[in-house]
Amino acid sequence: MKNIDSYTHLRGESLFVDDLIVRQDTLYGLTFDSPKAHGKIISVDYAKAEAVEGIVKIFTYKDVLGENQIGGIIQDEELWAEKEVHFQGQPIAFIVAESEAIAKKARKLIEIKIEELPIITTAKQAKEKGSFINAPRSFSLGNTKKAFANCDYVFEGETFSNGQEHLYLETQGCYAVPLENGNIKITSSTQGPTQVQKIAARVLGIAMHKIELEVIRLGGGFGGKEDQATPWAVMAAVAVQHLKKPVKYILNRHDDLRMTGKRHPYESTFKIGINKDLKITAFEVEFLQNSGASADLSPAIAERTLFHATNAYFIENVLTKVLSCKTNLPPNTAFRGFGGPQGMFVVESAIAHVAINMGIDKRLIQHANLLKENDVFSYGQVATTVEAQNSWNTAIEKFDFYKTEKEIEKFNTNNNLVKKGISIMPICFGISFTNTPMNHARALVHIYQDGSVGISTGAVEMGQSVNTKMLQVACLTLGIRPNKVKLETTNTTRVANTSPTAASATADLNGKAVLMACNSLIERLKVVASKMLSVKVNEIIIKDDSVFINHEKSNITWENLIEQAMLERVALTENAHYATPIIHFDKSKEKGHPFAYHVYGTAITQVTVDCLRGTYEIDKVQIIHDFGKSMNLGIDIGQVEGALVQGIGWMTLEEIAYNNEGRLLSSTLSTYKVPDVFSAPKTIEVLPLETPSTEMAILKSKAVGEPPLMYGIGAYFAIQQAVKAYNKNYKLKFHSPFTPEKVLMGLYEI
Ligand code: MTE
Ligand code: LUZ
Ligand code: MOS
Repeated sequence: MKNIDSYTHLRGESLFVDDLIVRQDTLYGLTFDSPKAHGKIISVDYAKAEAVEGIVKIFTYKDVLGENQIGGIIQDEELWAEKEVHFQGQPIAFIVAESEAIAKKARKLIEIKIEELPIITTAKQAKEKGSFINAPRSFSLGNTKKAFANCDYVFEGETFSNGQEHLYLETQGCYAVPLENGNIKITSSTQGPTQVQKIAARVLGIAMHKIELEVIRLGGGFGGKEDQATPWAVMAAVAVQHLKKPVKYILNRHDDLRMTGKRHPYESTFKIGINKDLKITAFEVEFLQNSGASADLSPAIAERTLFHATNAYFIENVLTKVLSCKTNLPPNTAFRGFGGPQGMFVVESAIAHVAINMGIDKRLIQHANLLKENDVFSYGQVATTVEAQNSWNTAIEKFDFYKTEKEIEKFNTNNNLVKKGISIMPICFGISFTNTPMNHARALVHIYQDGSVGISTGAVEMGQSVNTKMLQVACLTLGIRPNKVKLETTNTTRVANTSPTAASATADLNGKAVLMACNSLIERLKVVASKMLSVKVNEIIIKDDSVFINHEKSNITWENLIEQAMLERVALTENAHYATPIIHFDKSKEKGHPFAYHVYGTAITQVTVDCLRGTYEIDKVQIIHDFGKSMNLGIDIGQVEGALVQGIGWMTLEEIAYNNEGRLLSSTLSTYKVPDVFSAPKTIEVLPLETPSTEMAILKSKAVGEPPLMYGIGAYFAIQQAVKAYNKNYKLKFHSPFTPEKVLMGLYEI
């Protein structure tokens, strides 16, 4: 089935927040944010700004009737700064005016005095100063100390991976409208409608039921709207509470880039022990996460880094530790992979470091340590239905790896100024929110009396096509055609207490709820049909818009059946709740079974480096991916391709830069390079792996949203190999992104 949004997307008819027709009395918001990264607010003078014609009111923390607090996991983040500022771009006030242009004009007239305090911009500086978000976390398996003492080789090294801007096409935004009795309806571009509702209620000092959150769809989120769509919606809601007029606030790109957090940069140190037979026996890492000025989702992201610190490998003795370092940058946040990619980059770097020092091929070490059935992860979960070796071997075979490797060797012997490189990147990603209580979802299904169906879930459509998948589940379960089913917007009055659309688990969680609701309806309808046809209930099958008796089509259509159900006063609405079974995790022991299942795959990446310029091209990425039994291969391959290119961008091009004053230097698209069609691989091949899959996945179709991003890590190591092929003196560095500047330095390093 095609993505059900493709028709309206292509025609420009799909609706986003900014497309809503606004009420005539709508006002417009704009944030006044801190020009300094750290300091005490001495004074803010709004007089000149307030005097601008068309300014309605400038809101500050003084206007908050509830709590001036938007922190989720840890309550350490003010909506509007009160006495101190902690990053450049931190909201201080909210200007509400008759137009955006007027608000902009007024913003320039606000005068602020700040007494500056010392600024921390890197995780290392934060660690030295003891500046942390929370207590460190640590996972351990076996005994690394003993293992290091007993193994043939021990190596140590350090790595850095930079942040990444989400660059969703649709910037953050919302539209808040007053209803009667102090109720407020907020339409927001958020991945977490319930989170926005909850925080808005807290800040406004009113009950959650007074706030209705509506999400039409997102023009991309990628994690950037899991937590960070909240402040803007809450600001607009505060303004509505006071002014009793609608307030619209869509961030312009420049404000969005400056004020929102990104993927976390990580600085890490590793120690790895290996035997002559290439078995890695011990692995220790200390991850320094640059969390930014407040917690946001950092503790959960740090945790996922630990979960994925050994990627698709089994290592008997592991000791990992993560420190969430508090710095004077915008709070960093969820980004596709949620700390997992940062973890995997370190273990891949460690293996590359070992390989070069032992003088053997990296892939031999990778292969010798791939996970097998019943291996145990450092967090205690036993690996079952493991596809690490299967996907690796299939990739080697299907893509004729050895032949390609030989060709590349030959190419490199015959060419002096152009070198090629190749890498293999296996992935293993756990599916479920690592925080067990978040793994639940609901669906509300209405069958209308004409036989058409409307479905609401907690899932937010953000381009990943979750709505199409929900529709497929409903059609399959109800036995009707897609044109009878409509996916409704995501709204907290229809489906409440939702977890955010995140962790790649949305289709699983909400899909299972849709399945359960539709099954209940079908049970009831079968009874109606059996009476209509005077046969036993278990002889009834509903499919192809008709009622069948043991595969024999009757003359009763779906519409006839619904009409009769109405006459018999049978409920045609069903609500279902799904909570992932089996999973659990004990944080006091750091052990458990946190994931419903894992997703596996292997990517082979080929690159060509221009050794005069330092530029490179990604020639080809070939992927064997574990989709389980994909319910929609078109959509799923789209997710793999998109995530891959996003991962390659993170690893090779996208260079977030802050100066020592905490100012974002890469604040425009002329200074922040994202992958375009030219930097994307010239060829991408994605083949599904044949697997038995798991019942924990919706229709056995495994989650696909985040895992393939980590294939992009392969590009780093393929480029590294090409650089090394040109310059034998190049000392391997693990400092991403591997920009052309760094490649050039590497090529001519002595
Ligand atoms: N695909 C598109 N087109 N746009 C997005 O914003 N977000 C990604 C992924 N794929 C995203 C996307 C992220 S970060 C996640 S967690 C998943 O989609 C969320 O959706 P799912 O749980 O339905 O896979
Ligand atoms: N969000 C979250 C996530 O809150 N918990 C998670 O485990 C997670 N994993 C991936 C992406 N977002
Ligand atoms: Mo995705 S980082 O879970 O929004």
